[in-house]
Amino acid sequence: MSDHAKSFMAYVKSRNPGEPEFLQAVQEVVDSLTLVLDRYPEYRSAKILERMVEPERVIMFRVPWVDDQGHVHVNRGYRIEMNSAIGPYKGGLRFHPSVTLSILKFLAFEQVFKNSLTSLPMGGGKGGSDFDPKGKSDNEVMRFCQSFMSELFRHIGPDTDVPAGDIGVGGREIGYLFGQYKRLRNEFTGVLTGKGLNWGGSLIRPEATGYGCVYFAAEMLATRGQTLAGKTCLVSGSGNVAQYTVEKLIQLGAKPVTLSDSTGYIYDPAGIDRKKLDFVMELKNVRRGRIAEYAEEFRSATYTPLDLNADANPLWNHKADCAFPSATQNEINRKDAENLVKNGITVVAEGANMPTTIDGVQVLLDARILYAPGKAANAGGVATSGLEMAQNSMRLPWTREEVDERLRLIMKNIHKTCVDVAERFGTPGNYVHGANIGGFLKVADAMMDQGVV
Ligand code: NDP
Ligand code: 2IT
Repeated sequence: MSDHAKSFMAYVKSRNPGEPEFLQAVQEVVDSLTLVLDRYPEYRSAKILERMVEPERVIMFRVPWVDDQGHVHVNRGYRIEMNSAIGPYKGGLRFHPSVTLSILKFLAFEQVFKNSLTSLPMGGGKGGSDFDPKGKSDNEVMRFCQSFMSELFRHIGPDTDVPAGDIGVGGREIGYLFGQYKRLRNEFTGVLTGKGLNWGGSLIRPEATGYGCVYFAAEMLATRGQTLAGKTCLVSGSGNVAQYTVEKLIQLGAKPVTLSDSTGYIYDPAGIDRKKLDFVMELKNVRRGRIAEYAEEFRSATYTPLDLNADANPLWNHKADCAFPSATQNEINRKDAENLVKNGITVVAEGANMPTTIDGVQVLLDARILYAPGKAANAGGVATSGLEMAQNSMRLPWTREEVDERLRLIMKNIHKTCVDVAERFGTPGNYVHGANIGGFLKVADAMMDQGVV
């Protein structure tokens, strides 16, 4: 790390104590941005980076709700409005007991760069709550969402801040949130994305993050004259992103062999095919059960419970060509990255946000494999949210084919931006620098144009 980068990180640390995930996300970007700031000192004197690590606004609020037994619960709600230089704040909501200010600030910070890479006019934001939807009835989830929106509604709007889903927030939650927003504002607008198809949603939005991540992996492989056909793939998670990653991999002739959830993972060397994926979708989206059931249903698979004390995750220690981490942050540590490389991995495309630790990333970069950071590889989700916003503004829905084609093109362009920018800054093939610098430049230039705000 350069002296500039070291003193900048010391400054960020001193201002954000107790926020390890946020500091990790900033650190990862600062390493790349040193290349830009050294070449263009005007960004340094305008304190662009100092401004980018300071959210424009942080909203925190009480979310009280009543369970089915009549007991009162109190959760905490957040919305981080990080940067609006190139468009309204845009980014998902996460409902998970692990949610903290640090996690949402890291996600909002990443979102600024990701949204810029999509080339659509979207600023960056993120929000959520430490509410745990697991084991709650639909009515409890509805009451929670209504209480959450009863405060959030004053801060968002179709031209101000447009939330969407993330971990623990899918179609059901977006429905309850939208209903409450509409009731409070007496307005039917595109204030959220990921809406139902009958009420302003876009075709392909549910599929977009997983599909986009696979399109990105295919673009990377094409630079080495290869395709996904016949490739064995490790996928983690079994939620929205993992499911549609597996769906697209199957369509392209690849063989996904793993899935996981917060209790463990399954390894199915025979491959997860369409029928097995249908089982997973019903298990996870309708019955909201555990992935362990997969191994009871399909004899070709084994189930391994998650061991939080282990120094490595065995999911990443199978022989495979490609890996698609699609569960959560920091799920690939240095040892896991070493195992992937040892087993001959050629592609790692991050469906999740920041799934690889900083030293894990270094292992993948040193091995010169095709490694795509989340802010590039998983940008298809928010890009298609941008397409949903466009359709809402036009009041005209596009066909499935049209949205999918636009998504494909956007992923191709993000890939090209990463490759071109990495080359321009003297680090060819480094998608981390490509994504960080590519995302930074558009936002930084907009901030320069708009003065000190
Ligand atoms: P879902 O809630 O649909 O699925 C999350 C999956 O990850 C579940 O299988 C869940 O297991 C597992 N998981 C969650 N937290 C943990 C944890 N702490 N340890 C182990 N497993 C965990 O979320 P998504 O699929 O939408 O999100 C997955 C990742 O993709 C996240 O990093 C998210 O930020 C990112 N992402 C999502 C986008 C989207 O459009 N949805 C867009 C871009 C990125 P369990 O079932 O046990 O909870
Ligand atoms: O991390 C992400 O990009 C998302 N959760 C999707 C955000 C969005 O606004 O669609």
